[in-house]
Amino acid sequence: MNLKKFGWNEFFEEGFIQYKGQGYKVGRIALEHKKMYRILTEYGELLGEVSGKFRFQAAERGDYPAVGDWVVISARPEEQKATIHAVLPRKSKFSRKVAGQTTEEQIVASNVDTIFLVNALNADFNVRRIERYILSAWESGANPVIVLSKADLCEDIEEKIAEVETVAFGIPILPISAEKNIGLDQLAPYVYEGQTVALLGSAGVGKSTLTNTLIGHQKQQVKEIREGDDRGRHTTTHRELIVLDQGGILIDTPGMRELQLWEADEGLSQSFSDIESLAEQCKFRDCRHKKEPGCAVQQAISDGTLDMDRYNSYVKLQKELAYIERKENQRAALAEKAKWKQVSNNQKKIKY
Ligand SMILES: Nc1nc2c(ncn2[C@@H]2O[C@H](COP(=O)(O)OP(=O)(O)OP(=O)(O)O)[C@@H](O)[C@H]2O)c(=O)[nH]1
Ligand SMILES: [Mg+2]
Ligand SMILES: [Zn+2]
Repeated sequence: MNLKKFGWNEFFEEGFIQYKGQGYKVGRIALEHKKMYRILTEYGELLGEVSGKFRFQAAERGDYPAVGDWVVISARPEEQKATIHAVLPRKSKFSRKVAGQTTEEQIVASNVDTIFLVNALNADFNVRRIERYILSAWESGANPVIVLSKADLCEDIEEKIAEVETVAFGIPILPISAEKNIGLDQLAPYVYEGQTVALLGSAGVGKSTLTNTLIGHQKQQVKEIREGDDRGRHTTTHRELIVLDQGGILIDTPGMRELQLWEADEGLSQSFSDIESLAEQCKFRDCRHKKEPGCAVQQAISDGTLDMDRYNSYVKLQKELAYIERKENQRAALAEKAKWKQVSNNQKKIKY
């Protein structure tokens, strides 16, 4: 059985070496539902749960298997079941901060080679949103490709592409229509055997419609968007990994409500490389690009080489990152405190 069609390669082989010769097998997580996992294996699909030891050792949500992960399993093919013992090192992961009071990492998809950032060419089209998606995509370790969907609804495609180009340096921009079968051949260089492509984007942009078109039948449910604002309804509720007959692996995901960033420092500099290199030319090293003399960033804004909106999103993102970092530190401090409390409790116990 060839695991390559599920995306297996030398990278994962390397991670599996330490488990070899102990009767373990590997599988790839296709779907998660309440800590039960559908796993693609050499025996076909098995239903798996993590072992007791795994659960005991897992500290955070991000330690648990996510869709796209390769896991080490003991398989019980007669029962179509498996026990998960470990998650193999991830090649890439697209995560976001879970909405709520605490900062927790939620992995949307892992071991993704290419991210299709799907944006519809209708009234919901928004370059600033695309800019933020690109940032998270870079940070994931996968390569972003911008898919402009519903091209059949747009009369100024070239104009829209030009707009996207101002925020997407060197990233392919592909206008398509899954419904009218336009431009789909442009996706071929990304979708082939062994390659994993995740579809990300807001609700209703046509991720599942594109998935169905590539599968060749209506597997994923799709639903009409609202009239008026062209927004979607969150039709897809689960992330799901789908292996295409013609080769290639897709991960269809639910539309994102809010795209919260996660440790995006690295992504930030890749995505805003123009602003970062301007900043290096500022007179003062600690220039805050406000009213300092000799500020190259302000200069670029005033002579029109740097778009004000683009600069504003850069500032906004930096603020957001700083906020997340503060929360992270807070959480680390609390964990540290709890640990010391435990230690001193243990010492008390020893004393008496
Ligand atoms: N005109 C046109 N409509 C499309 C196209 N692709 C998708 N749609 C329509 O857009 C609506 C939403 O499509 P979905 O595929 O459900 O969108 P989604 O991104 O999967 O949405 P969520 O699962 O909610 O995140 C449906 O009514 C589709 O028929 C297209 O290429 N052209
Ligand atoms: Mg969908
Ligand atoms: Zn400056």
